[in-house]
Amino acid sequence: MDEIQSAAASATRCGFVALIGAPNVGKSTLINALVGTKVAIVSHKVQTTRALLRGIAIEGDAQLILVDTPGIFAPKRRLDRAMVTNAWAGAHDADIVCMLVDAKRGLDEEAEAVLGPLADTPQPKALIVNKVDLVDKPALLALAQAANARVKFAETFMISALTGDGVADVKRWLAANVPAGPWHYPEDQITDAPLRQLAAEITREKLYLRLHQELPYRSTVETEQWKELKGGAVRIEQTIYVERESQRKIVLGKGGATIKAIGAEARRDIADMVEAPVHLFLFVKVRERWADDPERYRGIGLEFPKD
Ligand SMILES: Nc1nc2c(ncn2[C@@H]2O[C@H](COP(=O)(O)OP(=O)(O)OP(=O)(O)O)[C@@H](O)[C@H]2O)c(=O)[nH]1
Ligand SMILES: [Mg+2]
Repeated sequence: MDEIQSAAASATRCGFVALIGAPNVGKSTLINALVGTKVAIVSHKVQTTRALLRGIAIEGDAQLILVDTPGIFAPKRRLDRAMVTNAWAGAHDADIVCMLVDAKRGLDEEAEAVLGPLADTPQPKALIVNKVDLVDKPALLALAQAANARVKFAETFMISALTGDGVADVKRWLAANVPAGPWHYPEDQITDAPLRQLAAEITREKLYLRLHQELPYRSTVETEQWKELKGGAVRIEQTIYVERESQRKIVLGKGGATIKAIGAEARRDIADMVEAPVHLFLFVKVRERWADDPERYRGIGLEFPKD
């Protein structure tokens, strides 16, 4: 009996789809477009995503577990190495790998650094040329041909994750190509990340949007406390770690103006996410070597590179 039921269940499909590419090509934007809700943070800065985050989407009988990955670049610091290792691990564990390329940047050095190792990964692969809203159509064809000459892609898509152009085609193709099998998550679940982590990511997004130059890369955010209050509101305490007192001053801003603005923006988005009023308390702490502290890596969801 059980077997008959599981045979019926395999009318469904379910699989892991990793989105990989250079930093800033629009991986997180595409995850959000495919899920239909914002689950991954996005910014105009490179290296926004730090660790794997799964967004979950349904298309017909298929459940797509979309794995957002950190951008792949030449790593320098320990944190960079952990992020790049994490991105490739996401690709290796997936049923399908999608490589995103920025239509405007084309096959630059960073895209080449992804194409090389990708040629050796055994899974079915798709090429997704993103940001087509920024370029003229003829240029796209040459780009797609050059990439296909390097790696055997099963399919090529031209999309704009920002406007949604072409996203439905990607979703349909993924649904048809993930393996048959039962769904891994309940139908209404859109991510597997815990709320505490998503809330920390939202605050980190506001840091990326507000702070300039190196500062976002020198900081990390952790949710320390999450308390549901009587009456339905949530009280959240988060710590922003920076490396220097001078950085702490910049995050606080004149008379606390910057941290106040970051807190207000984060609070609004976190409240939208939990659908409840939120009291958000942000603390800024100096931890000179947080980027060499295994504890912080656990918070981010990264493996700590030993050297
Ligand atoms: N014009 C245009 N901009 C886009 C498109 N997709 C993404 N962007 C923008 O590109 C920037 C980077 O987007 P992300 O989704 O954060 O890129 P990412 O690949 O996840 O970046 P990392 O996490 O840093 O590797 C943001 O400013 C997006 O709004 C698109 O189709 N068209
Ligand atoms: Mg990202």
